[in-house]
This record gives sequence, C-alpha cells and structure tokens, in this order.
Amino acid sequence: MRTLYPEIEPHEIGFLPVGDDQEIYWEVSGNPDGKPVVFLHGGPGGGTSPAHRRLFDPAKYRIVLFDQRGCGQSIPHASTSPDHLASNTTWHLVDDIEKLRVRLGIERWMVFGGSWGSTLGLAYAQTHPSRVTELVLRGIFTLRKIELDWFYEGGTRMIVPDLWEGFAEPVQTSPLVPDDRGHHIRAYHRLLNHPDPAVHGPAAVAWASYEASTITLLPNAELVARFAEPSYALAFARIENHYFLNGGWFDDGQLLANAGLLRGIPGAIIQGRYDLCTPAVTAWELHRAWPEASFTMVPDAGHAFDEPGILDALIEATDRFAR
Ligand code: STX
Repeated sequence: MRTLYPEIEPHEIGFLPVGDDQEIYWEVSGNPDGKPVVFLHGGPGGGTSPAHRRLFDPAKYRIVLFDQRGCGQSIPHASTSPDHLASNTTWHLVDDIEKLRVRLGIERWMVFGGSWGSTLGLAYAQTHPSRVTELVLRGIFTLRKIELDWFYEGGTRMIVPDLWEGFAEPVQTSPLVPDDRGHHIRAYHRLLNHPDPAVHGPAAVAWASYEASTITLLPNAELVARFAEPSYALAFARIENHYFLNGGWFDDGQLLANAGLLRGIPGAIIQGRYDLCTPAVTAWELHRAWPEASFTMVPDAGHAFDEPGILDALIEATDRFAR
C-alpha cells in the first residue's frame, strides 16, 4: 500500500495577478528540474494544503499547487468579498491555469485533479489539449444536473438521512426562503449571501459540515471540524453554491460529450465505489468515453483523496507517469 511522500516545503511562492482585482497564491515544490505537474484542488473553494504536495515523488516532479480564485491564500477571500464571485467562473479558472503555466515557463504539464479538480482538469484539457501531458483524475465530477440533484437536492437522504437533515435544516426553517424550500441550492444562495452574519454564518457551517461528513467512508471528526471553521466554511460554501447555481457554466453533460477531445492524452481515472459526493456513475461514463485512460474502482473507499485505497491508486498513477 503506497502512502504519502514525506513532508516538503515549497522552494518558490508567489501571487499572480489574474485581473478583476484578484490574485492567486501559487507555490512550487519538489525537483526544480523535474517533470511539471499542476494540482487542481476540489470544492470549488476547497483550497490546497501541504499534504497535496505529497502525492508526487519530490525527486521526480516539479510540483505546482495554487489556490483558485477566492479561496485558500488567494485574495480577496470569498468569505469577506462575495462581490468578486462575479468574476469567478470555470472559464476564469481555465484562463488562470494558462496564465500560471506561462508565468512559470512551462510548455506542457501533467494535470492532477480530484472531485471539482477533476471537473476543472477536464475543462482545461478539453480547451488546451496540447498543454497536457497526462491527466490523473479522482472522484469524477462533471457538475451535471443529476449529480447536483443527488448530492444537494435529496438523493443522499436515502443513505445518510441524519446528515441530510443537518444540510436541509437551514432551508426548511429559515423564514427568509419560504419560496425556495424545494430547491436547496437556490435557498442556500440567498442565505449564504445575506448580509447578516447570523444568517450566512450558520448556513455556511451547515453546508460545509454536510460535505465534510459525507466525503469519507468512515466518520472523520477532525476533517469535519476543519471544514466548519467559520471563514473556511463561508468561502467554500459561497464558491461551491455560486458554481452549482450556474451549472458550472457548462451545457449539461458537456464534459462527457466532449471526451473525444482527450484522445491521445494518457490518463488515469480513480474512483471510490462508495463515494457519496461524486457517485461512481460519472467515473464509469468517463471510462466508457475515454478508454485510453486506466480505470480503477477502489472497492472499499468513499470520496476523499486520502482514503487508503484511493491514495494507493493515485500514487501508483503519479509514479507510473514519472517513469
Ligand atoms: N464538491 C466536491 C468537491 O470537489 C461537490 C469536494 N468536496 N470536498 C472537497 O472537494 C475538498 C475536501 C477537496 C475540499
């Protein structure tokens, strides 16, 4: 069973102005002369963490992490600056990845993304296929209506009714959303962007706690506590909700319909069988549409990247492509 590479520190850090009064945090670790890889984090709004560096052999990879607009160390943070969400869309992020690639003097790179990172990785690779040497994707998410309905409009209630109740509670009880009780994403949009912290604060914590408590196969109290930290939860919930209310600025099913654009890009698809957040049907459909990629269904895992079987398969893939 492979486990994370040792802890490392970045040897280069910066903030890249991307326009619209926004700057994104980026860092490079590992071997400065190694094979370039860019890590795309989840959410959207989840931010990177030092553990993400450890998915790649630091002797072989030049490891690039960055925080997408509005979250992590990027500025301004969506917890304090919700107005900047107007210039925060999938296609802004695809352009930001290109700006970062050029800033770092990289011609082509491996793209690694889990969850929302897989969505963004597919969007980037389909827009700029010549820039992508390999695509390693986990917990496949394409932001289709059926995927959003499953996780945010009640599908999961069949399996985790207790956790669903915690998510639905602000929508079902707030006097501010009487007309939107049948549409949780829309109701949350009103609550999360309400000026009163007594409204947006608890809504953000409920949104983020639901996600944190459903992404691991077994309960992980430390993860739930980290997500429930108020400013983290508020940026995460506002950014996710903004993207999902707008269908990711995709035509429904676009990323699967355009899988032919990935032809010739080596890839790996890694999916947990019991992933509640991004259920396995999407990974399966991507596998069918993009048969050149290796496909691993981990039989005893949920969604998170550090579930043992998922981590093993991810590092197997990054080691395989490093050779
Ligand atoms: N959101 C799925 C997703 O990308 C629908 C995601 N969920 N939690 C995360 O990402 C992190 C743990 C990476 C923040």
